[in-house]
Amino acid sequence: MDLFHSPSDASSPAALAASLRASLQHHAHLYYVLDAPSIPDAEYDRLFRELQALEETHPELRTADSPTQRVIGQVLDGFAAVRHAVPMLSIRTETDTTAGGAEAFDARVRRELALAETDPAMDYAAELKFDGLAINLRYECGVLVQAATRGDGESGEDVTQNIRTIGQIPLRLMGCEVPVLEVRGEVYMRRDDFEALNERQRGLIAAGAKNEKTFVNPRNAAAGAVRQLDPAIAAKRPLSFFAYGLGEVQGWAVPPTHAALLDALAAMGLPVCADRTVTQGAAGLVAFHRSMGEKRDMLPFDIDGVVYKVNDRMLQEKLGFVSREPRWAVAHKYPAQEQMTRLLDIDIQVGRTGKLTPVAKLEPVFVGGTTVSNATLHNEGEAQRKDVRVGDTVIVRRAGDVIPEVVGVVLERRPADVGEPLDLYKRLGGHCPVCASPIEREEGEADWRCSGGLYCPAQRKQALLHFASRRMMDIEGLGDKLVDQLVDAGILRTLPDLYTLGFAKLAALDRMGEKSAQNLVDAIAKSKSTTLGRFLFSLGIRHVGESTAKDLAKHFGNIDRLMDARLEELLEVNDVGPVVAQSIRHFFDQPHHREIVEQLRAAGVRWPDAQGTANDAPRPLLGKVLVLTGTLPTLGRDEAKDLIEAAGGKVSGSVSKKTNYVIAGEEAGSKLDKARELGVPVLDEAGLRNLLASEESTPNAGD
Ligand code: D41
Repeated sequence: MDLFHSPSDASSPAALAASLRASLQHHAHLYYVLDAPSIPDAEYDRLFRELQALEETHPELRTADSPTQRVIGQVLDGFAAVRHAVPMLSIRTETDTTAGGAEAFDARVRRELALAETDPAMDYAAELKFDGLAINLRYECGVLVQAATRGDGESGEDVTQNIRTIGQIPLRLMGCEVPVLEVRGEVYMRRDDFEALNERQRGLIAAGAKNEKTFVNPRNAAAGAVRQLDPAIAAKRPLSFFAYGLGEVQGWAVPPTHAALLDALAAMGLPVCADRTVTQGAAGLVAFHRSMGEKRDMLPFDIDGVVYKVNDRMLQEKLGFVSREPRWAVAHKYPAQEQMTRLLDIDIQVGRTGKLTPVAKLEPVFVGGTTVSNATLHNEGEAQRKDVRVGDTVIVRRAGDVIPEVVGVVLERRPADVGEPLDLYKRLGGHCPVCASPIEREEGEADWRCSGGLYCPAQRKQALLHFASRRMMDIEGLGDKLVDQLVDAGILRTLPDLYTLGFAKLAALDRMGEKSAQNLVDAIAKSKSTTLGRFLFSLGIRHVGESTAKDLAKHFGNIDRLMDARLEELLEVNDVGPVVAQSIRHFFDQPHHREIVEQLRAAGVRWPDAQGTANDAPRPLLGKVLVLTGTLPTLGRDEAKDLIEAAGGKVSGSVSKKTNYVIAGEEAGSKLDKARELGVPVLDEAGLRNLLASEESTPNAGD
């Protein structure tokens, strides 16, 4: 394959057009399907425009599979019905989400094949169950001629013009020109694409667009895009596709197993999900169900279960189907991450920086593996956009360890006596629900805030928890229950009060044993020796996160210089822009904040000053981006991160071409696969230590 098309190779316009198309198809496959482009986007665009111009002057050279023909078509009145050449079956669902679901399927298959207990375990192909919508792609002589929805299985709708806009779907198959090949699979929307789409929709709505709405989940957004009558709009809804089966086939020798079929489809340039396996017996299915369940929240798209298929095609035929469901396949579900329930009330909570968050009080519902009765509504604007009102039936989502959230309202179920749209100011009468200070909202900000600062017990409690947390002052044993007790009893009023807490005061508290009291006293004493970076982070200055705090520590070296720094000086610090600089200035302009710093110093909180050393310290990882995955033998995640950052490196959460090294430990997951795919060097802990030591390293006092 000529990777870099050069026009001079082509002897005629027809040959040139064919060569350009082949080149564009090749690069589109690398870009959309393999996620590993080999030429810059600008070069792709240049080839594309060259082909467009050529087709403009020679319209007879235009073909249906030309990449220029993806977004062509007019607004439709409706979709034409398509009769499926081979009915699109459905798949039996196993709703028992425990191991029993997989065992029941294996037992059924063995019974129907009349296998004895002594016969060997069955081979199964196991794959993911994508949460999108089923589509049939019809290729004739290798060219995509039609795409149809599943409909009732007998006939669906012709959505060819929309499906053609999906970059991942090849308009021409690679190395396959058989008369008929129908490929079945799922059209879905990635979560990041979904978030970006909703963000854009919100922008359109804010700008006054009337017919726009946001979508409740990626599935709904995908379904809406596929059935969008205007292909130009469909093209702006980023869809993806995974192939998982066949429809009509003419002139192709179908591979003997499901796994080999998927390999063959991938070789033709169709997207096939890499998270699949061939495994044996019920135990293999259970293991796949479990491992994918653990990976579920890390996947870039939603799944609602896994699918097991008898791998051998002859056995599939022997098993046949009942009432439109093959006996040889089953979908094994996971607990749903979304459920409907009733919104009983809306509470307003006060956060560490005074942010007022509306929280939905729900009729308890089992979702994402636990019973949920509270879910965040994020802020007033979100609640208004979603038009959430007390009495509504709402959709709650809880994915993994993420805080449950209300994602939308089921308007069809709105009762006549539903509450008013949320008006936070009116609801609170303009005052903080905890300390009654006035509430305020800055120009252009989404959040209302309590103006009480550390006067407000709710803010004080969270400021204390923040201060004590592991990556800050690291006071083990100071949890939320204890902070509630200490603040409510009036024992802790300010941060420095922590350092006057004696054993006697602590041991006298309810539910506090002598041992815990002593441990806490020790932890508090130990926290006095810290670093300037941690100390700055622990103060809870708005917009000053961990890495900004470290940068400030390195730049100024001591706290007095920082407290007195002018805006221009603050702006000189790495990654500090006007908003952050202003926030730091604002914080230290308040006398009581300076007082807190003084009192903490007086209480014995200490860190080494970093003047001079920061610039001299060797930084072997300067400018390097590292990704950590899996469990390292001796270094904790935070420790590894600290070491890398002290050496000048950055730790990123995802692997890309910009990643310099991936540090992999035990049970490394998809990040390791991605690193191998992109050719990023992978090191173990020893390799990391070598890197860190690659120039003689002295402790970096700035950290
Ligand atoms: O991921 C899916 N949603 C999925 C759906 C899948 N991985 N495999 C599937 N396999 C089939 C058979 C066994 C009939 C080839 C399916 C579906 N069917 C399916 N989805 C919706 C209707 C049928």
